[in-house]
Amino acid sequence: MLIMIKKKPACELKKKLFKLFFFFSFFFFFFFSIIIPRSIAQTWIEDSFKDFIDGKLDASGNNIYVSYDGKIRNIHRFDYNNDGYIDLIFCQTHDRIYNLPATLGEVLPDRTIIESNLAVAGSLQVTYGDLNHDGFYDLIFCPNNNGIQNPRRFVTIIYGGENGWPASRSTGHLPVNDMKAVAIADLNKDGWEDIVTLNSEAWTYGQPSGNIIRIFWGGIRGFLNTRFYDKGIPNAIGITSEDYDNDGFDNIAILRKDSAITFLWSSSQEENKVDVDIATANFDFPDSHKLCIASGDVNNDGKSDILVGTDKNLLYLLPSLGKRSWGENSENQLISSFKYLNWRY
Ligand SMILES: [Ca+2]
Ligand SMILES: [Ca+2]
Ligand SMILES: [Ca+2]
Ligand SMILES: [Ca+2]
Repeated sequence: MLIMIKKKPACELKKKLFKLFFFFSFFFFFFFSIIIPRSIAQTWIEDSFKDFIDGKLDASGNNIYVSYDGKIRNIHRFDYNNDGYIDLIFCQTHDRIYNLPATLGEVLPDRTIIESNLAVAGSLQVTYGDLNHDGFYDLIFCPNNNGIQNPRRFVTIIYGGENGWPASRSTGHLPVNDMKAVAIADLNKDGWEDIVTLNSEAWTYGQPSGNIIRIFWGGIRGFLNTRFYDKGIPNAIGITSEDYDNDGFDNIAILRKDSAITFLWSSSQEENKVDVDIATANFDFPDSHKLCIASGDVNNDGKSDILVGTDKNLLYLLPSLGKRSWGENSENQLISSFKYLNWRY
């Protein structure tokens, strides 16, 4: 028997090896350059309606959704603290029926009145002053308690300018807790107004007892959420501020629900610091659930006086004599120095 073995030519073997080499090269190139990178990192580029309507959703469109009003919105899922885990942000989507914006009313020379809304979501009180020394009044709002979230809120400041108080100059980064009233005063006499807030009792470790009077120090760079001074005053329900003793330092008068007024007499001139002498005087306010306090030179003698309003058709006047004394006599006879007037409102 004759067995014939047909040998493959050497050139044909080389061709097959070359094909195998080419195939594996192409496979490794495709796997490492296209498949692996796509499985590790995703690039989401669907950031406009034009991108959306082309029907090709990158990353299967899992970072976007279309809201009820037809707008494309991003689902915020990012790693904010760089710990490798995606974090979630839940934005406030409740209706804002109780958070009405403040209304600005302007009266023009021809007696027409213009009303517009200011960019503050709910407020209990507003005061004003030129916080940044640019010649325009700035507005400082006491936030309301919307009852949806916890009582921790922020003071809103809207800086004024030639075009009024637009939303673009609204800031809210000063933390407060169940805040009830706001006042401004240059307590340390550095030329910059400080923001005085009346809050709940202590809400963080280390705060004093009583309602927290939190003072945010003003300065050439504005206000910082960490630059404040806390003072605890029991039963505080209202605050007002003026320089009652005419020494150049603004002072704070704190109305209390136990028929007393506590005065914070400031007396040092240091950056972001003040020495405070506390003095409390008792008064015989009527049994009222609604008391308020304000300051002004009522009797036009150049000294700032204090007014206490009630819901009993009475308005209390505490006339200042300067030098931390009141009425016709000394500070020890405050009750007799009070005069109350019939007051209808
Ligand atoms: Ca200003
Ligand atoms: Ca100041
Ligand atoms: Ca003073
Ligand atoms: Ca006066």
